[in-house]
Amino acid sequence: MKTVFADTQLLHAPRHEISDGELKPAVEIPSRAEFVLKAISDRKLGEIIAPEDFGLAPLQKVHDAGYLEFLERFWEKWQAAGRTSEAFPFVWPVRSLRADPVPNHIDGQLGRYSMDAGTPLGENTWLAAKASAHTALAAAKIVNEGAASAFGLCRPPGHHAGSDFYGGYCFLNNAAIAAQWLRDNGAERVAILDVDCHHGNGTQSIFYDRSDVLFLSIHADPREEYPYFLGHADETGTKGGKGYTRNWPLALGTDWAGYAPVLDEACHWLKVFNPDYLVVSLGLDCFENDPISGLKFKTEDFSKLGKRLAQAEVPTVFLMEGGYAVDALGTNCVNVLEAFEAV
Ligand code: Q9C
Ligand code: ZN
Repeated sequence: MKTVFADTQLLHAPRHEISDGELKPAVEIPSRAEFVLKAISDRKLGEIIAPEDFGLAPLQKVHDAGYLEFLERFWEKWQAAGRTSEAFPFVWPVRSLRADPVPNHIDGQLGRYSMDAGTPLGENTWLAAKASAHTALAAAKIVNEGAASAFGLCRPPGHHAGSDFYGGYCFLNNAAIAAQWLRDNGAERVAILDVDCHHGNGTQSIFYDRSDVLFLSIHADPREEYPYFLGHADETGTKGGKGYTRNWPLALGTDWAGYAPVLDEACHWLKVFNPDYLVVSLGLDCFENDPISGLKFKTEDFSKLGKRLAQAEVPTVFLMEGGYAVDALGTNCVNVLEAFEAV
């Protein structure tokens, strides 16, 4: 299986995040990608290639123009305001406040275009996020050209980012951008299966009223786990998209034995939908030793996941999402990909 990765993705190197009432060391860090790259070459998964430049058009099909401009201009405005460190928002247009007009002040813009204060935005975030999206697009293109699968080593991740907001370490929704690009390049139906431990709220919201992109997500119950405000079982789509979103919130502590039947159910709906392509939002944070997540996969369970996904027999684009147990990240990730290819 080919892997796509751009060195530019390493330039987003956050120092801290706001967590547990403290400024703690950031967990979505460049070494995540480096550990995965090392496992890919150690285990000879296949060639690692850099993405071509897809420009902004495929990003603009998914994201709000004002939001993209905010990301692109952020650092220049932040510096003009005399700020030198990475940024965190601290005020949001929640119920009874107005999201529009978009404020002129950079602190107002940070709140308008974000969902949490746990996602540091820095000098090179835009460049790295854009490269991560181009990595997703290049992986989609490989599969669109006939390969059975490809892996986009996306980092920063994407599935929490909505059309006009960032959060959960995500800035551009790589899976949504790839799925939309596949739709625009010949596919009639694209399915997204999100197996990150956290609900893919951004991806769900982008496609919630559409029937051409199926969104399936298995994740820790949002009553107990980030992102807290989306991902319940009764969210199934709206308008023409009714029935084209499905969520399986799981109890904290769910292991492979509890997960496997739910994955079978998701694969059933995948089969019913009969997509041209499958995009897997591949979070590795269901791992039992992940520092921030509540599910209990063992290392060998990631191989079982890869094997089950291969049985769907759909050309598949894997895009990395979360996973923060850095020393095990490469092994767990390649376990999925290698088992997928072995079927
Ligand atoms: N005390 C992804 O996996 N909150 N994002 C962590 C820890 C944010 C995870 C708080 C979790 C976001 C892509
Ligand atoms: Zn996650």
